[in-house]
Amino acid sequence: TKRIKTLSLSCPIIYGNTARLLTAEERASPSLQNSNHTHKWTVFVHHPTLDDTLLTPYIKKVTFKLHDTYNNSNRVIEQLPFEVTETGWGEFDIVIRIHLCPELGEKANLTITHRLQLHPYGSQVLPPGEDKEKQIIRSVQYEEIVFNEPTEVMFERVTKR
Ligand code: SLL
Repeated sequence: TKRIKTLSLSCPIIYGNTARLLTAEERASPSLQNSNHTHKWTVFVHHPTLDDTLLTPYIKKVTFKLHDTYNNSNRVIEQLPFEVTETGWGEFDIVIRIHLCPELGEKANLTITHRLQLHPYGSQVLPPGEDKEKQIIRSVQYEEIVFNEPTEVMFERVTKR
């Protein structure tokens, strides 16, 4: 495969999680009433603009390795959006593996560890009297996947859209 020596391409992403407390109705629902779950959360990989189709030329699938307390803890997401929504009670490290499209000629997959955040801290802590039930926690990071000396195949794929 021919590579373009003078070029570098970068694919920006954001990754992380949102979380909120379960509502009283959710806690009373058949699937949750016998659990000690307190929160609903989503872990994700998105394009910073939230137009995730911009990720399609680069990313084939994303796997999220959850805590072993979860059933089927290695979640494989092969379609947009690259995200997993779950309920639970505890914070833990999620290993996010970004599998690049094989045609790009890049061997390495990208591995990121994200600490699931359920509880507010610092400036996120609400003043007394404010409604904690409605608060949405966000823990989000920005990252760029950089491709030095991209293959011609990749250059065409990224520019011809
Ligand atoms: C802790 N080290 O002890 C962490 C582990 C695991 C959280 C947190 C699973 C719920 C379920 C869940 O919330 N696990 O499978 O029912 O805080």
